Amino acid sequence: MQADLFGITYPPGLAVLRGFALAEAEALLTAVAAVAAVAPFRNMVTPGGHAMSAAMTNVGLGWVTDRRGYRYTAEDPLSGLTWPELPSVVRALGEGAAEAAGFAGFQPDGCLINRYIPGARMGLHQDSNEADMSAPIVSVSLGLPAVFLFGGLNRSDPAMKIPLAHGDVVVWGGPARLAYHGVAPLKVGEHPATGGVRYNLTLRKAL
Ligand code: MD3
Ligand code: FE
Repeated sequence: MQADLFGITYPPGLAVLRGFALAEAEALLTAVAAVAAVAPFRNMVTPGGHAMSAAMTNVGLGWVTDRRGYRYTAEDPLSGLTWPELPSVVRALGEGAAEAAGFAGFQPDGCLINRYIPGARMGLHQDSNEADMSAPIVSVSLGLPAVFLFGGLNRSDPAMKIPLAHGDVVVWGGPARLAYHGVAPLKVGEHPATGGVRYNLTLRKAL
């Protein structure tokens, strides 16, 4: 384990690639806008009946939640249309980041796109709806900074706080793959690339 510039030591299975997506950020945001024109951001409802504070859309296989539960779908339930294709700029970035983190051969089949406005958050949860837990998840942060909460394999384990800024990419795999994680409420701010919001792209191998 190695401390980074913030003095943070990361647990095994977690690689923080600061600024890895900076050169592609504008292209990624253009791709997100094109996706949202076809499959708009929406606040999905949890099985418990609460609207999520982060708005979501997808490309490729899409993660959805409603009163019936969490699952991956080929179609956007709002339109009945297939989710838009995984944009090549998103796929290339995800594959490159996975390789840089030691997961060569990562083949994502979908990407969940989250949009946070000030106050939006994500409670501690595990990503466990994917079929193959040997594949990592690659996350790309764009726009306003956020505090990411990274816990352990039990919900009650203490969570470390990791600041994530525009262009940062995090790869989670191996022993970190089923760790509890979340996002602290987004603070008000203004970012030159996104205005008052944060986007997070999570590339996944769902099947
Ligand atoms: C750690 N999104 O969409 S990405 C999610 O910033 C999600 O929008 C957050 O958690 C966001 O499910 C955080 C970072 C992330 C993604 C997947 C993980 C961290 C993870 C899977 C296992 C462990
Ligand atoms: Fe998650």
